[in-house]
Amino acid sequence: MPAALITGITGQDGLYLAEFLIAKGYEVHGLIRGQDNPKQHLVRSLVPEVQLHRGDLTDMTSLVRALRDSQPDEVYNLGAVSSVAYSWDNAHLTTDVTAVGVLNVLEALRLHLGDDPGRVRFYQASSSEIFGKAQETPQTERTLPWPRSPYGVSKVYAHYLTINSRESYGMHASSGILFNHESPRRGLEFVTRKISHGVARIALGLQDELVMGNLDAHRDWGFAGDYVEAMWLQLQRDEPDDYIVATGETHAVRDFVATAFQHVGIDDWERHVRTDPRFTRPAEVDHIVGDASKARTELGWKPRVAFRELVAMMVDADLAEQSRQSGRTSDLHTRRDVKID
Ligand code: NDP
Ligand code: GDR
Repeated sequence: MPAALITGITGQDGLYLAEFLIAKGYEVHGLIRGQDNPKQHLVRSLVPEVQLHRGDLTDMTSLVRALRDSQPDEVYNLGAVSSVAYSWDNAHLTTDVTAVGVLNVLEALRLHLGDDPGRVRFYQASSSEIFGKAQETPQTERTLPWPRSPYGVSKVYAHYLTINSRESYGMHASSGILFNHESPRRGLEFVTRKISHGVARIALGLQDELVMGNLDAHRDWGFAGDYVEAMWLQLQRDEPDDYIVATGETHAVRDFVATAFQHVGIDDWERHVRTDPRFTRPAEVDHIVGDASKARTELGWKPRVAFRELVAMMVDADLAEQSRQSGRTSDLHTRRDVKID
């Protein structure tokens, strides 16, 4: 039975990846931080098979210990301070976790591996935020980075450190350059979940308006469940390499808002939406879209959930949850085909 260690087990991707690997017959270990992390209960209820190990990406000794205790064949480094918006006000913390944390994992792993550096396969969750003000569209594995936030800068460091580990030490280290991927498990601090949650509450009469930042930014949004499969496929390759993971379609935040409202039967959505500079950023990533042809050809990966299905899945999950919590139901909710240009 192969064993995997996942950092970021309590996050959106960590949970989907743990479920995916357990279904494949893996023994799954997860790194959990803090003295009494409340999210351990979520992990234990959703994926009770996972063995948790205390540790923190900023504490290299804890990583050495987690590797020793879990003896993994594969390590998936998903842990990070992952909110771009938060990273401007918390640049040091972001750098410590999202950049130097990756150095800590790679160094701990290098010590663990001794003179057999390719024995354990390492995956780094790299990000389309490395492209930022991209100079070409769509972005490929060869597009040069131009990050626009402390988070993006940290991910550039981590990305090249991962490449450097295989080139310098012969480690089996790969990066997946992940474009935005979402799900009902997405944190409320991210735009898609903020929208699905807000729209569900408006449909149920629990809230009147949605206060947003920049509605014109474009993102290439996929479903997180599809993206964890690409992570695993990458580590099944004998040669480590980096892959773009994306849908190849881009939509404005405004399209996501309109589609979500239309899904609950509200066409005049502008009436419920206000923008506030509080939610705009010091520097924006205006438009990104990934070219995942290398992943399609070499890994046989393709996304399964399309944009409209993703929006519907998220809104429906929030409707169910809000309805359960409040006891209210929506008479507006009428499914229909929504056309987005
Ligand atoms: P989440 O924000 O949902 O999860 C982040 C995880 O990192 C949590 O489990 C969190 O633990 C953990 N973490 C935070 N700080 C530390 C620390 N100091 N030590 C150990 N663990 C820590 O992110 P996602 O699941 O969405 O993303 C997974 C990875 O993929 C991240 O690296 C992210 O940057 C990257 N990525 C994500 C994309 C997306 O669209 N989702 C796209 C591109 C890249 P805790 O619960 O204790 O806070
Ligand atoms: P992003 O995701 O920064 O792309 O990072 P986020 O959902 O936070 O923002 C996407 C776009 O929406 C615009 N926006 C708003 N964003 C938030 N959070 N809240 C708002 O109210 C709002 N209004 C408009 C933003 O300006 C932005 O343009 C995500 C994270 O998961 C990273 O970890 C990951 O690396 C990248 O995706 C790829």
